[in-house]
Amino acid sequence: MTLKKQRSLLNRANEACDMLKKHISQENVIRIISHNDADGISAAAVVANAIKEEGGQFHTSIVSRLKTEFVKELAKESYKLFVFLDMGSACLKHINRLKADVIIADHHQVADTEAGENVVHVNPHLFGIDGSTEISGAGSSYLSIRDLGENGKKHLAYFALIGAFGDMQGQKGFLSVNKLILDDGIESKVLEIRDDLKIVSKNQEPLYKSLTYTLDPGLPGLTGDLEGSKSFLEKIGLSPGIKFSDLEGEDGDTLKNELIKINPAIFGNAYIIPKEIPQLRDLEEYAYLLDSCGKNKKFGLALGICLGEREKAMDVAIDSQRKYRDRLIKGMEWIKREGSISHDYFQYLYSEDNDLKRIMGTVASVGISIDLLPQDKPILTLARLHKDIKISGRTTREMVEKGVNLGKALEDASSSFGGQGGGHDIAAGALIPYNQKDNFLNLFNDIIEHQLGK
Ligand SMILES: [Mn+2]
Repeated sequence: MTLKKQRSLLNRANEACDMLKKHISQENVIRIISHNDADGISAAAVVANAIKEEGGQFHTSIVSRLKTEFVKELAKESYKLFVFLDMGSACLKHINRLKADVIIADHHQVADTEAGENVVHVNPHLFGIDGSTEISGAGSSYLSIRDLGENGKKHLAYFALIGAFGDMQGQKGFLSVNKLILDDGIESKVLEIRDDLKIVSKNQEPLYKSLTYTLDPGLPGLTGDLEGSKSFLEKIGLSPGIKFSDLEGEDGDTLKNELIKINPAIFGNAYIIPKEIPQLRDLEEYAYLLDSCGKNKKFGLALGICLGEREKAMDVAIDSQRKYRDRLIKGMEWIKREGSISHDYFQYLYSEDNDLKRIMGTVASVGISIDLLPQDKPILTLARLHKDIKISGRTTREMVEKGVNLGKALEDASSSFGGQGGGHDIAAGALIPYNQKDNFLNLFNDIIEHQLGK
């Protein structure tokens, strides 16, 4: 059954591949539209790299949401093939009206609308595969270019898994279609699995910062806590200022053993791209770098790095990542100080501060993982943008198993008050008018109560 589902998805992706082939051979410039997070950027990267290798041309836009007006603007452009990545499935009604060929490679929940004759719709949910755990947007995109060119594109498989990490799908190992993609990467020798300590920036930051910046797996007492990390290292007899890569003798093992006591998940499978420079060699770290570029709106830079730019581009990206991480630390201090606001069946964070608004989502998930915030209630972050509030919601796999579906809850609650929303069961988003905030929160509470069967 599982294999049959995967085959159906692969067949659909092959249709997309044929469509892409046709337009590359006709020398059409291909219009790519993708999402602004690490998954969306990886999705654009895998397709752009594939087109580039085949000698084709593309023009890319990275956007935060696919707005109806934007699709209407696209209709005025004269491209013959539009490719929507990590988005589009919820917008079929409008995309169907484009007078050109269209590929949608997405993994979000799908709307009821059927794809038009000009549209190839690649989405795991159409085939009974779960887009929140089994494949990312970059994964759907990768499958759509997998057979392109004389020898196929399995050597680009790693981008699909960077996207999966970006969407929190790889942290406990890869399942289902993600596993198939991992096997492609290993088979084509671009990927290796190694057992390793999963702390970040081992070659570029002093150890106490590596620990502070390590968000996943979270290290209670160390993650987001510069002082906590320094005193931990001093206590176990290591110099906080040394880089991990410069540790000698048994010091590496001492650190490993002490960190495992705090969180055993800190030692485990790392997915390595051997041919890459040290800063990009670990898939998860590659995803973090793209994520921080995205959060700083440096989409061109992120895509440039994925297309092979190094040196100066890397310096700029790493510098902006450092600033982003320092903002995260401030955010962690904020929730440590103030906690979340609690409703009966969920909790939320609210801010009008520009710095906090951009990092709230991450701070919320990390806060839950290291027990700064309670785990037994889904969390929403509310960021005020003039007349609207941008909401993102996260919860745990355990809560999903109890019945919580955030995508559905945010869609229903926001549409009742003139907003819109949707996404995955475990992570989703919405936009609502500011003046409906309290009504929205009350209804959302009722919906979660209902989903939990209370
Ligand atoms: Mn995605």
